[in-house]
Amino acid sequence: MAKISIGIVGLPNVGKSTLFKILTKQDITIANYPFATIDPNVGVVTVPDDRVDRLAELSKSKKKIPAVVEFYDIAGLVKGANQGEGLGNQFLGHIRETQAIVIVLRVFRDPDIIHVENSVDPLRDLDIILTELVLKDLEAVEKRHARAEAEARTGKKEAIAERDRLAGVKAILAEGRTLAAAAAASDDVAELIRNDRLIRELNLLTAKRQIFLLNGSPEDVSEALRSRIAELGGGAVVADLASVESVPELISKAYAVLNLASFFTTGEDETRAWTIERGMLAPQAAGVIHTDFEEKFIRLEAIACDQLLAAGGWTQAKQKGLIRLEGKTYEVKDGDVIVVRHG
Ligand SMILES: Nc1nc2c(ncn2[C@@H]2O[C@H](COP(=O)(O)OP(=O)(O)OP(=O)(O)O)[C@@H](O)[C@H]2O)c(=O)[nH]1
Ligand SMILES: [Mg+2]
Repeated sequence: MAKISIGIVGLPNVGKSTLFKILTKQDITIANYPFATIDPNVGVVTVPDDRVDRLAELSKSKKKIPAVVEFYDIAGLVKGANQGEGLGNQFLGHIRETQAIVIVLRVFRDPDIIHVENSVDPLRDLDIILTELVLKDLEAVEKRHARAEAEARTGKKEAIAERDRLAGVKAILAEGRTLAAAAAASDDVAELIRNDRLIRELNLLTAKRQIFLLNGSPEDVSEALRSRIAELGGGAVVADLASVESVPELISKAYAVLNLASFFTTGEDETRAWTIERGMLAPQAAGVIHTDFEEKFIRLEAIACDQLLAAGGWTQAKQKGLIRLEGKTYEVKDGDVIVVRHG
């Protein structure tokens, strides 16, 4: 899988840059005024995974290469952002290519920190954010739908089918619903927004996987907020960003909502973690290591990481008959250590 990237969105002054700084350890502007961030900050975060360390130790690897996730910290969203209000349009463009978004919501009550809406109300803020994202998507879908409608008039079957798929997506957005919420409620919608090429090409913001970072203490998180988030089909992480040094749950949550898994390669040169979507077949997983491997794939040698560590090395594992030979229809599992055999 290509690089995993995640955009951080939220109202101004709610802690987005604070989160980014905790994740990336970069020195960036954090300030108690709205729109402290103008140009987006981009940072790469290594995915904490002790399996990489243990395998590197076992193989006496010269290099350790963990998986990484890229984060984008962008300017705050305000009401009317989709119309160019605030720093609106520019920044939404920056998260088009990301696979997931973290929606930061302020639940902390510090009266010294300015709130652009003048009160702490995460449910209202969530509505503002989702409304902006929905309107932005609606604009993109309407444009594409109008074109499809014109093409459909030629009577071409494919064009008519495209028009109808776009009309379905448009109807969801026109009701003010996010595509992620609609996908959580309907397998057909999920299939459409995750796998349909035409829809995927639009890079719709509300179709992205969502993680909600509730900035504050757990006792300030209402039941109403929790149930709203559950209905939206995302994962929630509560963290008081002013007082933590890391938020490891955020990355594990990202792996969970994106349905990602890690497999490993290990040897004297390097031990490396590779990221794939769960259920990926052996040739495609091999293709993540090197594009040629997919086409020239013959088979995999594979063993679960824990089994390999317990056996004390590849040779020992082989002697015990623990190394499996897997063919083209094998689904690579989280934690597999593999060697690709190719032509
Ligand atoms: N009390 C308290 N203050 C916080 C917390 N998180 C962030 N802050 C403060 O809130 C202010 C805004 O934080 P930033 O991280 O710059 O907010 P932002 O969302 O990036 O803001 P913009 O870039 O302006 O959109 C800063 O003064 C932070 O120190 C928190 O959990 N508790
Ligand atoms: Mg900021």
